[in-house]
Amino acid sequence: MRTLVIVPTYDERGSLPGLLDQVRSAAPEVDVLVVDDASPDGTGELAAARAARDEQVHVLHREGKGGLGAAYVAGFGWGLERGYDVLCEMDADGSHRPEELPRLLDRLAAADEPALVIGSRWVPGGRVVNWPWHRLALSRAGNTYVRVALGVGVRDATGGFRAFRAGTLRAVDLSAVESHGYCFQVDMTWRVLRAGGSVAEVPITFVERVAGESKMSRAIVVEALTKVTRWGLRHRWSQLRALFAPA
Ligand SMILES: Nc1nc2c(ncn2[C@@H]2O[C@H](COP(=O)(O)OP(=O)(O)OP(=O)(O)O)[C@@H](O)[C@H]2O)c(=O)[nH]1
Ligand SMILES: [Mg+2]
Repeated sequence: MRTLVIVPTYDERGSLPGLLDQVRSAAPEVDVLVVDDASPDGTGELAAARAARDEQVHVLHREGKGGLGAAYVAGFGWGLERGYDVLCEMDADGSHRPEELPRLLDRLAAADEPALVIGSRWVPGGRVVNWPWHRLALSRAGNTYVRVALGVGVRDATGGFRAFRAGTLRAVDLSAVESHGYCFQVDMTWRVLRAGGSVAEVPITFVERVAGESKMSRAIVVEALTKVTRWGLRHRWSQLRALFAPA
């Protein structure tokens, strides 16, 4: 299985070199693609220098800050064009621990062949380190809302440490994905489920970033809330119509 780990970056100069070292030693067979949105702090140049001396590290430079979702969609396209079998998502800020990557990949390769594996904070064994209570509450409440609104069993639909099969991504219309931030993760989960794919979760320990700045904002939370509500209502409406449709 040829595997690509996609790492979107915006001003992650302090975290990226260590992360690349860790990924390369935890999973030496996987390739890494850094998708940088012209970070003002020079993360893109740093990644390019690294790519020049490690043929398993690649960089995709984009013109400006276009959001996490757009960066991943570009990264997926890059990887699918090059024939990777498995495409992973991972933050550059240290929240996703590279040593847990092999567990995600093992789960994706298991006999029941899940379409998507999510590294989950909210299944037994999952943990969050160094989050203030309001971030914990937001993640808990957000994920409960997703489960109820969409009627899905996934516990951590907003989690961004993931592994997709290439076939799963090909079955999804990536060009139609417009969500940013957390909503992008829910959007992808929902698309995979609607395309008939199964989602598996493996427990992870999520560690709050220690360096650099969070790109999380109120707009990202509002976007997730409104879109999940809209998708949920649309889904319930189509269920109702099916119930009353003439046989
Ligand atoms: N290429 C690109 N990467 C981004 C963009 N926004 C965020 N990222 C990266 O996406 C990853 C996650 O961003 P974070 O700022 O950690 O956002 P978050 O994890 O949702 O929020 P925190 O939990 O507060 O850290 C990091 O590697 C960021 O550098 C963007 O617009 N473009
Ligand atoms: Mg983060």
